[in-house]
Formats: sequence, C-alpha cells, structure tokens
Amino acid sequence: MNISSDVIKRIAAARRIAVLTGAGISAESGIPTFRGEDGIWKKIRPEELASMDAFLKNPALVWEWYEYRRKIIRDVTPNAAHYTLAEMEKHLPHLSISTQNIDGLHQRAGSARVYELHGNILRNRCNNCGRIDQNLDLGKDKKRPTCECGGLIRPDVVWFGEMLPADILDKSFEEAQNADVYFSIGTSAVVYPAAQLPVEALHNGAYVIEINLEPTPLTSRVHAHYHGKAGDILPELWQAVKNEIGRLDP
Ligand code: BV8
Ligand code: ZN
Repeated sequence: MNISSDVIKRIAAARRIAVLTGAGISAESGIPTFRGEDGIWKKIRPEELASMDAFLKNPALVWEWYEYRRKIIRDVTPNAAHYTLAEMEKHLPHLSISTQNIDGLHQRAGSARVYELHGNILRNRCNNCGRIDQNLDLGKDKKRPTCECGGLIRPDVVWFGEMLPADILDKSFEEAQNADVYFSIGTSAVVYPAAQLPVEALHNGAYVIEINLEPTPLTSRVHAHYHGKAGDILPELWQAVKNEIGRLDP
C-alpha cells in the first residue's frame, strides 16, 4: 500500500489523535456490518428493530435480535485493527476512540480511552432510572422485564430517535475539536450525530484520514483516504509511523 510521507509525518508529530470507528473495524472479527454487502440491515430495516417503538410493539423480536447478536459477539475476538489502535494509544502522546460499535472489542484489545457513543450490547439498562443490569439472561423469556422502579429494562444501546449519552457525546466532540489528526475507520458515515465528528475535526483544522472498504459521503472531504480492510491498512500505517519516530529519535 502506498502511504505518503506527509501522512506518516503528520501522525508521528501529532500531539492529539482522535478516532471514530464503526462496524467495519469489527467486520474482520466476524461481526456483520449494518449496510455493507452482507450487512444485517440488508434483510431488516433498522427502525424495525433498533427503536423503542419496535421494542414496545414486539419486545420478543427485539430481544431475540439482541440475543442473536450477543451470541456472535461472545464468540469473537478483537482483530489486528483493534490491537493496533491499542498499541498506538500506548506509544503516542494522546489517542482517544469514539466508537459507534456496541461490541466492546476496543476495550478487549487493550484500548483505555474509549467512548461508546451507541452503548454496549453486553449490558441492559432501565429505561426510567438508568440502572445498569448485567444479567444478560433477562431477555431470554422475551417479555418486557421491569426494574424495581417500574421502568422497562432494555439493551443498553442507543436506538434510532434516542439521544446519545450527553457526557460521552460532549467528550467525543471535544476530542474532535482538539485533534491534530482525526481517523474515521470502518464507518459508512451516515448515522448522526456520530458522523458529524470527523466534520467537526475538519472544521477545527485537523488532518483527517479515512480508512474504509468503500467510499463514503466523507471521502471527498478528507485529506487522505485508504480503501481496503482496516486489519491490513492500520498495522502497515502504524509500522511506517514507528519507523519515522525511530528515525526522529533513534
Ligand atoms: C439522534 C443501534 C436525536 C444499536 C444504531 C435524517 C437525516 C439525518 C439524520 C437523521 C434523519 N432522521 C433521523 C436522523 C437521526 C438518526 C440518523 O442518523 N439516521 C440516519 C440513518 C439517517 N440518528 C439517530 O436517531 C440517533 N439519535 O439523532 O437523537 C434525535 C432524536 C429524535 C429524532 C431525531 C434525532 C441515534 C443513532 C444511533 C442509532 N443506533 N444502532 C445497535 O443495535 O447496534 S445505528 C447503527 O448504525 C449502529 O449503531 C452503527 O454503529 C451505526 C453506524 O453504522 P456503521 O458503524 O457505519 O456501520 P455500516 O455497516 O453502516 O458501515 C460499515 C462500513 O465499514 C461500510 O462502509 C463498509 O464498507 C466498511 N467496512 C466493512 N468491512 C470493513 C470496512 N472498512 C474497513 N475494514 C473492513 N474490514
Ligand atoms: Zn429503574
């Protein structure tokens, strides 16, 4: 892969790096994406399952869908792209990840500064008091489990039409506004407000790099884009940056 020396130098010299990731970074771990060729939205419309309306109308179907995805996620492991970001965080001055993914793979790969924009599928939450419930068997009976406070317990993920956790969203925007280099990796860049983050970084002078299997609405606006698998591109990019850093301070 041809990586320009400008890209390598910018990453090596960056004081602050921020990253947005989407389902594409977990694809090589075996988790289906949403909108790609084999995407899970191909068969079902997202609003039919990832929304409070769907959950109220047909909780059994929604629990079934999340149980199916929990089973996939339990059986997979992080891939080279996740591990590379975790290594970059350890060796570079400041790197944060704002992920749209709900699979927890960044944390399992060793990343510490991870902001989960859309929640985490391996937790349940009370819709009323917000209490987190780690009992993942809750959805098994496919009913509408309720909390002591009487609220409805649901998967701790952000559904369409729901606000993202304000503190996490604020932090992610702050990271985008202060980044020298911003990566958008494995996302179709169509779901808001997450898709606004790389644009925010652009508006604040960041050098924006996109790594994705196919072009997205962001591609024409970024400084550098690499079309291919994150598990191939990221390790190669990081090796080139390590060589550059080694050259700078042998
Ligand atoms: C909100 C649930 C305020 C969890 C998800 C009209 C216009 C604009 C916006 C809106 C609109 N109408 C409504 C909205 C707002 C809406 C939205 O953005 N809709 C879009 C679809 C038009 N957003 C919301 O509702 C958000 N809340 O705005 O609140 C509000 C309140 C009331 C009314 C309005 C607004 C909530 C958004 C979160 C929704 N929850 N999922 C779950 O069950 O998972 S969204 C779903 O999409 C996932 O969370 C996922 O994370 C997210 C984004 O998808 P991606 O991660 O990008 O995945 P995708 O498959 O799309 O792309 C993967 C890419 O990877 C592909 O490009 C592929 O080529 C690439 N790839 C594949 N393999 C690899 C690879 N790349 C590299 N390497 C590989 N190996
Ligand atoms: Zn409650």
